[in-house]
Amino acid sequence: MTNVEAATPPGADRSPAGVALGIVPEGRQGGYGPLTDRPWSMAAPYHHPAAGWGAAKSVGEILLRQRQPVGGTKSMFVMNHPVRGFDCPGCAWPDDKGVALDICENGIKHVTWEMTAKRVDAAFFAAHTVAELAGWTDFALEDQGRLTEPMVYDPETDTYVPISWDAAFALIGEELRALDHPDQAAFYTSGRLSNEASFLYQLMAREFGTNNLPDCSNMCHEASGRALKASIATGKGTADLEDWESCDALFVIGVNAASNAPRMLTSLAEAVRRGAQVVHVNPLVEAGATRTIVPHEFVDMALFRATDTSTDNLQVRPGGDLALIRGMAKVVFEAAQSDPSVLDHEFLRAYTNGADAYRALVEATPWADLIRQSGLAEAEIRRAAQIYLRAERTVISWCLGVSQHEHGVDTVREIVNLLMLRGNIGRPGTGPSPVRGHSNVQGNRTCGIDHDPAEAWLARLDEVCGIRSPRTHGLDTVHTIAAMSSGAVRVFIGMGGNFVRAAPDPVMTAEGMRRCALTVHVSTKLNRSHLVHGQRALILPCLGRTERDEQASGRQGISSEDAMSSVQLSIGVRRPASPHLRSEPAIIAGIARATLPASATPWDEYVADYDRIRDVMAQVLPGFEGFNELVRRPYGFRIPQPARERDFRTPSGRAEFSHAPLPDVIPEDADVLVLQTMRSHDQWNTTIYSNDDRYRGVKNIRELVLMNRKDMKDRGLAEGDRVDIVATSRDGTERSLHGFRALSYDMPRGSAAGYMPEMNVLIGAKDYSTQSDQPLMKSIRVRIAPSTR
Ligand SMILES: Nc1nc2c(c(=O)[nH]1)N[C@H]1C(S)=C(S)[C@@H](COP(=O)(O)OP(=O)(O)OC[C@H]3O[C@@H](n4cnc5c(=O)[nH]c(N)nc54)[C@H](O)[C@@H]3O)O[C@H]1N2
Ligand SMILES: Nc1nc2c(c(=O)[nH]1)N[C@H]1C(S)=C(S)[C@@H](COP(=O)(O)OP(=O)(O)OC[C@H]3O[C@@H](n4cnc5c(=O)[nH]c(N)nc54)[C@H](O)[C@@H]3O)O[C@H]1N2
Ligand SMILES: [Mo]
Repeated sequence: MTNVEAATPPGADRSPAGVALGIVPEGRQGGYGPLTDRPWSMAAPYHHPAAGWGAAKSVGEILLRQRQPVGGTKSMFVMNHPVRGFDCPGCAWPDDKGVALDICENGIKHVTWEMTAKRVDAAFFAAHTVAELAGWTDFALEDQGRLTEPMVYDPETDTYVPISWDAAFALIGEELRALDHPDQAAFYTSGRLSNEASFLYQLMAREFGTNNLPDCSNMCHEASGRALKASIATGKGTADLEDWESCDALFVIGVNAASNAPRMLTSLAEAVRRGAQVVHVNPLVEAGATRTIVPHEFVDMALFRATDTSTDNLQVRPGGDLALIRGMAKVVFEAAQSDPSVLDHEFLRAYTNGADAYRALVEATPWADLIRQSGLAEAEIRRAAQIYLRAERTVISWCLGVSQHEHGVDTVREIVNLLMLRGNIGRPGTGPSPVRGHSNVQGNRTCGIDHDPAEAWLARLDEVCGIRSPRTHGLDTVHTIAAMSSGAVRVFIGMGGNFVRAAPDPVMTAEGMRRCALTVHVSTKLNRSHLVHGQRALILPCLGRTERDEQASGRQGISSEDAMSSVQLSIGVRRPASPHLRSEPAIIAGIARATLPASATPWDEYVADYDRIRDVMAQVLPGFEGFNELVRRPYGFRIPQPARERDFRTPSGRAEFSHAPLPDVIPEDADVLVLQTMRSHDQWNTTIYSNDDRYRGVKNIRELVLMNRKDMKDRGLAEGDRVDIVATSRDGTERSLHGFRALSYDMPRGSAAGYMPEMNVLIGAKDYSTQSDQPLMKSIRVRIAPSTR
């Protein structure tokens, strides 16, 4: 559908509470993206292959807007370079060793966004009150450019005013020391914090006396970590890029590869080219699930030579993945009756626990239930199972389409169950492979950003660092929100990220922030979380990953871990956006010194030379022995992982089958739809580059809800009609959005989809998984009706 009418303002929930809290910008077309009065449109979904010239054009536009055409292009050539240069601060997809220039459209956008020539300085803050800025869109806030100096909130003028670094640290120290208990503070991390900074950050929090280390991973892959730990005693996938390159079957479940891990398209295309079977499981058939132009192959781009990226697409019902996997297992057990060799008996006997009980459970599950709960036909499930049975080596990968559901943990464990039946773990070309989000979200956890760390880990930290870590469990993201809102947490420190926008229940989150005595954000760009602040508030600007980090001993590098456990050094190359910026390790050390005057930790020495931090990390972190030497090798090193060698360090010493009941994922009331919130092609989480979603055919609009055509018809909705969306939370409370446009899309009946973070208002504080405590961002129960406003 195209150019229905010129834009008129729909907008988010304009509840008085939301407006008063400063979380709702003026409602004009564009959602939280740029304001626009250009007509919106939705064409048929993109019929060109993913990547290619559409991608190149989009990059050009972003480079221009950030006034970066020349410097921007030059910097791309050192990004993801094996020996010098910086690691792409975008997604966590590993670098391809065979590719000289392993970059993608969205990585380029991401880097350019950081390297913008625009600046947010003291004069900017003097000219705009916080109340005024709260009315700006999120796009407009970030689009002002890079933050340049530390700022403190001045309630007299309702503006942020400059403050020296020392005074800022002193203020934080004063507030933290004034707390009755260290657990009244929460230390949030967004997943791009380096390994070195992560290690210092958790050390500071624990030396101070709390495990309150909520992180973005609590909203992202918590379910994957918990499931993999329970099954195979590792929080991470075991497959790496070489396994991707040598498997015969690859299942890609709940991932929008073309937008969120574009460099994965290279692997998908290569897999199809060499004859491997690639099956996408997704309610939507996403662009990267059909054809692509391999991102780095410029000749193909010029010739428009597309490569297939799948051999099959299964449009599962939201949350129906467990039923599909169990159905596949059922077919495997059926086949084993006539040909026992389809099961890897040796592996099952030597390395696993609970296979017989799993077999009994699977055999007792009727096809009718599997069909109904997966939303697939028996023939489709059998087709997928045949691909699995014919493959010698299988990799199964997944992302948020699996993890952000109530049964995320059970589903990931079911994936491991299926892999284990045929020994698809700890063998070349096999393994579970979660697709991580932020570039270093996996490394954050490795380095101790964990609200619930293992005793052995803490004991080692204490021994090496000479501190006494607290043993009580800390707060994760959803529990931090509750604790801020009840007044139990009084100081919030955010190391990156945009907590107010990323979190569920924005009204409650904002109320919690407002109740805090102090909120601190270490950031590169201005965002909503700076405007929804505590009684005292600081914005501390830091160096980005592209920038040179000079300390007493010279130029410093930091390291990060990709989704496949490889750790690499990253060295910034650009002149910092402002001479007043400090590195994240330096900011953490500054806070620590002001908060812990009696600390024996050598904070200043750590900052002077990051090798000193790595020397200590080498003693604390398993697999990091020789860290300083290993990380300087080209492409760094892979962290050793016992499960990859079939050494399963569960309490029983064996990999554990799970035996979860088949979840019922279908709402009782036929009028209720299951809504997922997802990213458009032109955004990075809460950072929105434009209102377009090229691969889904969407232009100039973010306030939309995609629905099945028949579900629209049932509700009397024509293409592009305005609708009201009412979500019912688990606790019975209701939340709503008004004036969104309903658009039909090829997706299962009973499902709906729209963009985060505009739709976060629909998620209640209690709407999180009982298995992972992850907010239910992919299964919101909603009613959709023609708009009454
Ligand atoms: N350019 C760009 N790259 C990014 C990000 C970004 O915002 N922009 N974000 C980064 C981060 S932090 C993360 S965590 C990742 C997120 O990467 P993705 O997981 O790809 O993120 P989403 O956009 O939420 O898309 C979820 C996908 O799961 C599908 N899905 C929804 N429900 C179900 C279900 O029940 N079953 C199945 N099988 N599929 C389902 C959706 O249709 C969609 O294709 O990307 C990272 N990379
Ligand atoms: N409804 C719904 N909500 C979701 C999701 C969903 O699928 N649906 N996904 C969830 C997921 S998977 C995630 S990971 C979270 C993301 O949550 P967050 O990680 O909290 O959010 P981001 O948008 O990635 O953070 C953007 C901000 O990071 C800051 N920044 C950028 N680079 C740097 C840097 O180098 N250092 C520092 N210190 N700051 C920097 C900038 O100021 C920028 O404004 O959102 C979650 N929220
Ligand atoms: Mo994420």
